[in-house]
Amino acid sequence: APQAWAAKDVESGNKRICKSAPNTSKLILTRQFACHPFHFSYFIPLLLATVLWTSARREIRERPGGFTIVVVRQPGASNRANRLKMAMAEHDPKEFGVEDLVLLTTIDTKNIVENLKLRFQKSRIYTYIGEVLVSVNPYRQLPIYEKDTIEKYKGRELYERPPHIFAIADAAWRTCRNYSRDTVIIISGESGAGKTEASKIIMRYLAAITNVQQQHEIERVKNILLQSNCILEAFGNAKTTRNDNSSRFGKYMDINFNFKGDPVGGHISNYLLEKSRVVRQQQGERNFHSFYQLLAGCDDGHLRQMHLSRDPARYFYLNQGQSHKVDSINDAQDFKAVQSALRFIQTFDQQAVDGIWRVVAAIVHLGNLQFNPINHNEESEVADKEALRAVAELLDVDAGALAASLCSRVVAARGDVVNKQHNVNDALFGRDALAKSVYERLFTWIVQRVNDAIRVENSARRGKNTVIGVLDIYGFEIFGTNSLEQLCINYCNEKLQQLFIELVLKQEQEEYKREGIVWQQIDYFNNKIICDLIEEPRKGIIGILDEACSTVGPITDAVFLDEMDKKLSGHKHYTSRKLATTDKSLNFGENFRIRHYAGEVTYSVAGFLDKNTDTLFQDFKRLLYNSKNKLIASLFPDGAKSVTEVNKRPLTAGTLFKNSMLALVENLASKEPFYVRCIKPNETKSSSGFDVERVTHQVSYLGLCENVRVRRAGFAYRMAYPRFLLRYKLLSKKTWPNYRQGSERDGCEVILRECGLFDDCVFGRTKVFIRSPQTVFRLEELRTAKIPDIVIFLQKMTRATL
Ligand code: AD9
Ligand code: MG
Repeated sequence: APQAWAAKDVESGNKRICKSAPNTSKLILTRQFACHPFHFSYFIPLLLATVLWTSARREIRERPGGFTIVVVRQPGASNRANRLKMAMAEHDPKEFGVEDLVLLTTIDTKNIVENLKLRFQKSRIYTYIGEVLVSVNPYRQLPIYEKDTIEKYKGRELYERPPHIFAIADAAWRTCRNYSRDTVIIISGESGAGKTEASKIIMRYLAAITNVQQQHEIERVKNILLQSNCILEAFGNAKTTRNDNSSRFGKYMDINFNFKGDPVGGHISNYLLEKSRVVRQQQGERNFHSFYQLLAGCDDGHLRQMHLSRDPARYFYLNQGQSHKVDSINDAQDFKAVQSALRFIQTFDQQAVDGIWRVVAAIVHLGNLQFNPINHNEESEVADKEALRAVAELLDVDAGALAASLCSRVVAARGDVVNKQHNVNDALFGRDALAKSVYERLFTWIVQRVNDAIRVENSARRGKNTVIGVLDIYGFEIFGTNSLEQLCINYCNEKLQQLFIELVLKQEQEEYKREGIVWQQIDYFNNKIICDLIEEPRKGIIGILDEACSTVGPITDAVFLDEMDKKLSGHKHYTSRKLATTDKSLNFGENFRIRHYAGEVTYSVAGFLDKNTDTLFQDFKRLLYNSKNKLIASLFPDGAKSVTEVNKRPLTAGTLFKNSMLALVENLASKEPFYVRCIKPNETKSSSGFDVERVTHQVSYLGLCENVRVRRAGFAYRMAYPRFLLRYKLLSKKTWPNYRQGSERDGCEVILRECGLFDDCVFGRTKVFIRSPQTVFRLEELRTAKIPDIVIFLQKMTRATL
């Protein structure tokens, strides 16, 4: 039965609690039914809506465990019956599917997929599972991100409006501002599912709702945060066969907010750029956007100065994928946007901006450098002197010294240094290593400059300062040929899935067990076993790879594969060419296969050792350290050392990545998480295609079904008894100022009974569990309303004491 009516005046925003349904105009009524969808009272809101307020415009929203009716009275509304019909139809589950998957009558993958399909076809791409947002990539621009929609979501609770990514952003922001808790929005999903777009929408929303007082400094920070996107995408994204704008680096961004909830700064962490793309691209793919942007957008004069032509087909590093023109991308326009963003961020002065593009141009020329064999191919020389001169000029180094570094290197041998000449293959290897390293360091340098511009000032740090983190990484991917980069990317996705399991599925269930709450265990696939397969010290793939890399003497990728076969032969998720001789698809090249949580991936072991050791000869480092260009010199501080000084083996690429993942997960786990689970509806980037099989696969491996089950039976909030009592004891005369009649648990029960919220709670060993978030909001509302009384009470007490 109804307990009370929460009403909100549309104009003043004042809230009040009424015992009966208010009958004035311009009131928004919210009534929350905490009832099970199968219970007869499920239909009460519908009845009430029809019987009580036929003159009103109403919206009825389903939410976990019940309904919310929002009614706005409109006196004199004409054609009432029609309005009512329309408002009801807006939320008709038959027509649009349920807004929260928890409300599905039967929970299984098939029903979840059908519901998502129905909503996708009606342009409703967002659906909740409690507070987790499921987002299906619409592959078209929808009119759902405009100013009026922002206004609709501002300051609203999740359940008050239809599912939307704005609601998640708003919830994270309110948690930050109102409870001073650090939050993080974790966006996951496979390549092309819409993670990067989601992260940009979140940032735009946060920018739109903050800084109402238009403070100059905050506006500056906001603009840098927004503008940094196009710069990082230019240098860190590329066209792949799976996504025209695929992130080839992992990005975690912290946005710092002051006590008013305005952004005062931030920090971007970048993870492992897929730098092999600088020198190699598979069919149908491109190098990073920045290269094509430079050729398409730079003016003729500057292009000539850099000795470049506009045609990417002429450059080996840009033409291998044979797809440099992409319909969905306008490189010339994007170049202009990047230029203006770079200029806007003051930490890039004109010299730096020119320097960046000169480095990009140098890499383009470097790719065209070929070598002639000399001395029976024991040695080599640069074949194309013109390209050599162009690279030297752009990197501001001596052409002779550059040629020497490309064709030979200095090695330390028993305390002596000798010059070792390169054959053509070694020279090409060195050339590619140089190109990759310069680009990677340039990228990290750009990220650091952006960070310098948004660094939280000391004064702001001293005040109350909370953080919203936004994580947008490269999604799970399978290509024709998969290498160490894909292994890292897919491992990263495994780690995030593991975190999701830990936070959403495992901990939740373990706590119910610990607290003695009646609970039906829900089974799910725990991918920890795959994380271990990759990361376990010494025994995991990265460990075995490191061991192979540190072995003295000639060791090949094939030997590394043998080692893996020996150590991992019994593992359920590992197999290889040798171990599975009957598996035809593995009977070529040096392959191994991992059964990831999101699918099987065959990795080609070729190049693993080189990529893991990631060597750049010291000669190159020293050469660039001595460049007359300050930017280039600053990219290679390690070039100051001579070859005899650098005998310590640096950490391998695999281990560095593993360590950065462990740190990332620790960081994410320390914050209050909000999840956005992105789904790719089809493989053809079509705005209408919904490939049931592909979506079913994603729904399964993302664990959405298990998520719904845990959530359906789950509890949104929990609080230890002492904490609950302390916070809400002012709500009952029996518990205020102190409760002495029984235990803290009893005290909590008294409060909940008096507030009429008892039915929505379950009592565990040490905590009270609250089923729906609305109950907590109600408690908070009641508490806020009581505070003036308490102030008076305390004043009286003080006077009495005095
Ligand atoms: V990857 O792991 O970086 O390869 P993402 O980041 O998951 O991948 P992305 O956000 O880049 O995918 O989305 C791919 C494309 O889908 C975009 O370029 C858009 O064209 C399209 N997309 C994604 N989300 C939306 C959206 N909310 N509205 C319109 C969208 N288009
Ligand atoms: Mg992306």
